[in-house]
Amino acid sequence: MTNATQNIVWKISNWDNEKVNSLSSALEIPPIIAHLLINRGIDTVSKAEEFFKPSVKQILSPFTLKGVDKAVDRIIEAKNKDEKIWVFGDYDVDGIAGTAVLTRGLKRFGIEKVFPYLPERLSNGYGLTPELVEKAHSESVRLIITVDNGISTIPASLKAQELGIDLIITDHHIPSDNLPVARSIINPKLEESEHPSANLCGAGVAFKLALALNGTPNDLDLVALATIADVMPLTGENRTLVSLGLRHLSKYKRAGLRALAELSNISLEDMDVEKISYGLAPRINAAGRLDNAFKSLELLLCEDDRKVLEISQELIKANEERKNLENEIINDAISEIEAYIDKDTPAIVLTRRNWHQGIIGLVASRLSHRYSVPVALISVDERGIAKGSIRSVYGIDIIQVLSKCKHVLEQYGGHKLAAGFTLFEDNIPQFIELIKDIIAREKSEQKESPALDIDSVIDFSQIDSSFLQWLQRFEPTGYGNSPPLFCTTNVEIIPHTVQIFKDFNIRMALKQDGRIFYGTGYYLAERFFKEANTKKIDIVYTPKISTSKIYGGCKLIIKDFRPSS
Ligand SMILES: [Mn+2]
Repeated sequence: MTNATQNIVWKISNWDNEKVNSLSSALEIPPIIAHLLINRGIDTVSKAEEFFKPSVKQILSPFTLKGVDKAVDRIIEAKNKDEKIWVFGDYDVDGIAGTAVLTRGLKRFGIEKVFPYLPERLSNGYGLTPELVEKAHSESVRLIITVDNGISTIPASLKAQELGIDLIITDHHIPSDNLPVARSIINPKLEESEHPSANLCGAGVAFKLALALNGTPNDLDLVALATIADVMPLTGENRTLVSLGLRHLSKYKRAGLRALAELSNISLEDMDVEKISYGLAPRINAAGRLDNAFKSLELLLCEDDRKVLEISQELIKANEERKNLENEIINDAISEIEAYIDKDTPAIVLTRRNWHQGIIGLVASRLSHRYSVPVALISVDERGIAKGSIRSVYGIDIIQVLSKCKHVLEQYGGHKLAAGFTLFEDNIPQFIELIKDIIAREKSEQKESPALDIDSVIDFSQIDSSFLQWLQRFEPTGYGNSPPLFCTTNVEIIPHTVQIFKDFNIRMALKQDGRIFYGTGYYLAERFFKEANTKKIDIVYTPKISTSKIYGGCKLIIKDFRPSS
């Protein structure tokens, strides 16, 4: 199999003169900015004002989520009876940050006996199990509140009922038909899909419960961290939370995050989505992948400057180790794919004994980008239990696909683009055949080929500092709130400036319309050398303000290119 060249259609959005002119004059903004807003469904003055000025007032009352009132009642009861509470989270950034948010929220509410608990990926696995409920029972816990997990934890919920432990589930994973037995279940996925809070991450849900208890919003930096790390859509309430949270982080600099950023050479000034997703989040995740996530939780909760530096050092080391393991697995996977896998395969599924379970999701994600098909990596342990991580591509809802394979699976869960599953080793061949069939069928039924939605065609001369500052106001951008995307044609590549960095990425100086900018293309190096062997190219990109000296104030983040015709 060779690296797929994606045939992505460049779709340039229509310019609606009437709408653009009326919004542009009502808001006194340049027409092109009005056009960008309209493309994002922000077509009225009030929506635009809300978009440009995220504020605490935009955070919806937590009581609009089902179950919050009952959960608050049960927590008040726990406070009055001085009961012991477990906050049971997860080992990824969302689960860790959410656990920190709720633990702090409960303490602020005046509850003393709050104990955060994170499962260990390798020994406990994901989620609350009957064994862990027994452990809680042996420690005289009377109430367990889950964070970022629990919606599918039926056996554990029955065990809790049997042992007289009450359960409050807070989660954001997609519920199946059967729900666990609980005092209260708070899950935005149980609301109407138009609910402004429908896309909260696990920490976002924990935040809502803490807000319901205390009446004032707190720990928004942690909610932002989790929302970005969990790749939730940055629209509606999520965008507000992330925007406020990033600002909060830059201003107040929580001890643990300050230490981690400092040792990682990340400035907490002007925090943005990238600094979280490529800088802080992987390091906070590293502990839970390799060992025990509790270290990262401690980092978020601890206020002792020396202690947080110590933990940060450990996390940075764990992250280096994670990278090495990831590279080992990716090289192993690529050599199998290139040698044995048919280039028209609808999906790639690879199986190994004892691949590190904390790493296979990362590798699946990189491979799905590289080959443009869904990729599953399965690791089988000594007992013949196989755990898989699958990452999908645009247009293939992987949870739907897995639900059609559920008769060969023991467990599965996740989101449209990323999921995990468990099955018995003996069922793997059947699973592989089945999943490839289903994905092939879905692909053949797909009417539209993947497209890049481009906001507008512009010339380099249009990119000035005022334009860049307007674009800045579309931040935080990311999944669900795409950064403004432009196309410029007949761009000259300045020879001798082309540079590969970090193996896969490319940087070069580009000239058009008398102006020169530096462009950066992530994961584009290989394709670039194969396909950009012309003097001029057309590019799709986002211009960004850059404080780095190399870029002279602005850099272009290149998403796609093709030789000019
Ligand atoms: Mn989550």
